[in-house]
Amino acid sequence: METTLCIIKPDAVKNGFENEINQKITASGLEIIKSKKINLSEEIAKNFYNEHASKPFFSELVEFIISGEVIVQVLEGENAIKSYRALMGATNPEEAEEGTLRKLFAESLSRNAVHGSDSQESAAREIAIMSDLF
Ligand code: FUP
Repeated sequence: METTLCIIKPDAVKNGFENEINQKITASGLEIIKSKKINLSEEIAKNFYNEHASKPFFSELVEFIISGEVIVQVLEGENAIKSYRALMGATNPEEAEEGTLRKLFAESLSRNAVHGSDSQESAAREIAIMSDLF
């Protein structure tokens, strides 16, 4: 069994997609073992997105993720990291395959509905950063 960190981002929460997204997550065979609706602090957001600190879109990324409520979740299942990345689809919704969460629910590249850890190292780091929230 593997775990991964999922965030339903402010665009998707504002647009009321929480239940539809979670239905697709569970239908894909993943279990939602932790879930919390919360406003992230700027400090947590900057730490969480630290790997992008030097990118031109970093401040926009941080501002967006703290701009409204998010739902932080831990998902568990066989190959949870890869399996949830496949369900999310490409970072840019214009490039995401039909039926993926980003194709269905994202507004744009920067407002792309969901986050998912991209490796075992990222998953461990991200779950640790969020663990106090649950
Ligand atoms: P992903 O792992 O698919 O979430 O994508 P990345 O780690 O490459 O990017 C993290 C977040 O930065 C994305 F969810 C959206 C945002 N982003 C931008 O806003 N502009 C870009 O050019 C690239 C990414």
